[in-house]
Amino acid sequence: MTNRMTFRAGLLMAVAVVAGACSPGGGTTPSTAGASAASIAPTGKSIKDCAITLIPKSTDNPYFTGVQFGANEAAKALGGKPVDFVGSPQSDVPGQIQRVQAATVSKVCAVAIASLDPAALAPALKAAKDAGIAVVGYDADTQADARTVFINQVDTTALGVAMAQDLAKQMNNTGNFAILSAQSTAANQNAWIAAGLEELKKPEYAKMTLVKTVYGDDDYKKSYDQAVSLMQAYPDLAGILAPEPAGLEGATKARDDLSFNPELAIAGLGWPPADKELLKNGKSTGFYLWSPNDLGYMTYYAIAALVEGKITGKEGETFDAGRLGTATVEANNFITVGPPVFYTKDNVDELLGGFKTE
Ligand code: RAM
Repeated sequence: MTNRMTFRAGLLMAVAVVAGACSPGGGTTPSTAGASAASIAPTGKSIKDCAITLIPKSTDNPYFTGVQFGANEAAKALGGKPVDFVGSPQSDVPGQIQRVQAATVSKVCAVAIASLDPAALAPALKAAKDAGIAVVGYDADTQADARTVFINQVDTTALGVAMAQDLAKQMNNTGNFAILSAQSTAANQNAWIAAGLEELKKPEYAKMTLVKTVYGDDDYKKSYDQAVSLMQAYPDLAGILAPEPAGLEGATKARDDLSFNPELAIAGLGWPPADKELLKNGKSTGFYLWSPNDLGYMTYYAIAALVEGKITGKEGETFDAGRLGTATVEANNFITVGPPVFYTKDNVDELLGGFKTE
């Protein structure tokens, strides 16, 4: 089964269970009207000559190594060079800004960034754009005017609603819950949380109450400490929504270590290569994610389409995304990779192929 098909199967499951040297602007100005690929004039530039900087939220996070792997798989398929994967081990906003500035000085073709803080990154990204560099957001969006497209790993509303529904199901729609997220400024987690809370406004969830939202910055130790503090502050806590794997792992460990209510519901995102153990030993009934390899692969193909002038980033444009098929630029210049996948003890092993890191 291809990863694309895996995503589609995953959607069914989810539903069932709930430019410098090669500036993209360096050639004939592409048409912005009509958005059909045929109406866009190629730049005459080739992705093969391009240096591409890929900036993660942090380099110690295997999720981003998985994105890098997928991008390099696409680079190989298109005859390009491996991406330059540069970042700090942990969340570091000034570090991201410096890396965007360094890439701009180096006149790379493209910068792709999972932004830790949209407002803080915007000036450096706009300067990169002004220098003719293709600026692409992926995973965590930045300000819309500071990038050309955003590669959205997963449908935002679908994921937010699915995580909220899983939390509610585990809590029997009743009790106090907390949210243990990544960075307070992360656009991806914040969008998923907003979609989930919107879902929880429905009457059937009237007996569920959000008591607190805390942040673990994708750091396991910090997430664990936050989970411990929540359990100490709210002895009657019935659920934790963790829209990122370090939070889900930290909350699960804290629940055990504190001998907290074993019925405490923990829902959200997990990292299948490691968290499959939580599924198999029954500490997690299931969690969501998607293939980071596909996210990196789509990001590289979108960069190639921009650099070569096959798209300009306008809604309705389409481009070839290799093994992921034909991709379409959606509203807000989003390019969505696929639906969320719900991982359980029964499917996790067969879906591990989308998580290669080396
Ligand atoms: C963490 C990061 C990333 C998010 C994944 C699911 O690795 O916060 O942005 O997309 O979780």
